[in-house]
Amino acid sequence: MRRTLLAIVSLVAVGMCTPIVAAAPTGARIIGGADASPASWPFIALLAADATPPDPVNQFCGGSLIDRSWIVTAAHCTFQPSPIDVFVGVTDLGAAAGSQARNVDAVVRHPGYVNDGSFRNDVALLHLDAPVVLGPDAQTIDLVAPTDTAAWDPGSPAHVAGWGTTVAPPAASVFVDALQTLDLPILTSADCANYGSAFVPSMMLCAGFPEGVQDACQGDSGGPLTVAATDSGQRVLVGAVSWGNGCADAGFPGIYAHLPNFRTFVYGTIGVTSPSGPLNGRVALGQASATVSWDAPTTTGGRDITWYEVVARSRGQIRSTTVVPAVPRSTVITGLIPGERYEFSVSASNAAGIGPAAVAVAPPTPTGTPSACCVARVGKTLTANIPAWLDAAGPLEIQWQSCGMTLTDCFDLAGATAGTYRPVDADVGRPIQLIVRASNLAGSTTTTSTPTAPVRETFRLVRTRSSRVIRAKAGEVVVSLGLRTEPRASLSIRVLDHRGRLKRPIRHASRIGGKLPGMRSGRMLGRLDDRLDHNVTVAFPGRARGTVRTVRIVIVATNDEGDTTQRTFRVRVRL
Ligand code: 4AZ
Repeated sequence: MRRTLLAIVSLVAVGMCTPIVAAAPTGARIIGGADASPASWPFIALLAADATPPDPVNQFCGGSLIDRSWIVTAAHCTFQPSPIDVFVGVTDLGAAAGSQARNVDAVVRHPGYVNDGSFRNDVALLHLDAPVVLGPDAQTIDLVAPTDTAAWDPGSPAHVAGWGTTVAPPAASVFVDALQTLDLPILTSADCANYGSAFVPSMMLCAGFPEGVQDACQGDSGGPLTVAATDSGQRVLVGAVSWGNGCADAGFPGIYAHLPNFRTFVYGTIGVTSPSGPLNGRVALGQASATVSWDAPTTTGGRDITWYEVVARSRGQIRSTTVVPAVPRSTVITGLIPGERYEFSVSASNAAGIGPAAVAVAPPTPTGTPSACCVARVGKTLTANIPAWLDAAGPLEIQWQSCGMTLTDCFDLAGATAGTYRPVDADVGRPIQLIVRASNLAGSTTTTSTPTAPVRETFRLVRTRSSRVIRAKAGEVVVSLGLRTEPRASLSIRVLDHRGRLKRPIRHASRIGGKLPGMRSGRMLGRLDDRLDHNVTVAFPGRARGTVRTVRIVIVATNDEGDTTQRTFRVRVRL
């Protein structure tokens, strides 16, 4: 009885929309719907006029349970002469025994809603005095994910349900106990063109049948319009029954509050936020592809994460946007241009919105292998040759290592962390290698140079015996020096005087290793045998005056590796 009265009240509310064509209801239900099976709409809320005890027969509008304590409904449902009772867990009004009744202790209408019959911003939230206990017939529903516009593209199958009248006005309302459901497609705004400027696409969704026949109607207002989420198939909310020109009239499909566009109002009011940024974004680069992975954000904002969005940028331009499900937290981005540098960012989204983007970085990548230049010899400086690195944050770390011949027992050379290293005696016989490490947020990458040849001893000339004056006569002194290289090496030799000059006083030379190679201007032509001690005979002009002098002879040796060493021999001769 009371229910009929309230239905008339709501009819007055839409009274501005005079039906153009009288409806010809063909279906027996919602206008052309069907009985809902029990618990098939566990998130639907029944709004009833206050009674003690609360009575679902006082139903006047519908709503959706979007949180254990919050109902989303149409704002035009909130202008009631009495407080609102909410029932959850009802399908059949005649069998509401197991349902949960709550009082509404706060009504939050969209701030842009004006109750003038224009139905703009026709959305409101009802706060329940106690949270609903969730179970098989009482469940919450989320708004469609912000990234999932495909779920409600025109043509998408949708569903609406309500306890509203089953016959179109102007015929008298006929209510049935069974919740009525209707399968209907989302339509384009153009399908609601007959409404003219009263249809505001940013605030309203057009859904149903241009030919009429099936529709939501008075008493269904505020109730859920759902679609299936892409991929998961989960039912999500896109609309709340709002208004229309009559019901099921040809050319005038049903109009629903555009919930995706009221997402901020809805979730902002109930205190659900978008998730924080994903953590630990990382990238493994492949050929023309990248595997981007991340960890879940610290805060989900109060709703499960539904999607992650991965954006690839190069040179400041967005190259691709990929939306991936909540698990696994990884995706392969393909179609990248080899050689181009990409930056990836990942953001998490829940029903409330898309969170901040977290940058995913590739670990540092070397453009080549480092090497140590040049010959590894005690006392001779090795220089690190390090190719450029990509994506290194901060300076590269350099470590020199001494290794066994099989490169198994490498150890860090203490303190050798600069771009150069001068091998010491302890390094002799062991190759040296260079470890270069670069780090960034994604971690660190290490490259190892090819090892040097085993470190050689210092190249030097040693005496094998004391020098002997072989001959000293007027005009010429011939001295024999016993010497060899250490380590033994095949070498060439130059003989200089103590002033570093070649021509004088040396006039001619030399007998080396028993042979007499040609020597001009002090430079030895030919090579010395590395197995022999050398017997260098130096002849230089002198005048035998009978005085004893110390003569300095400088021998400079150069080996095959281009190392030179020199040694000064002092010989006492009687001139
Ligand atoms: C109403 O007044 C109402 N045909 C609901 C839906 C439609 C019209 C009116 C759509 O509750």
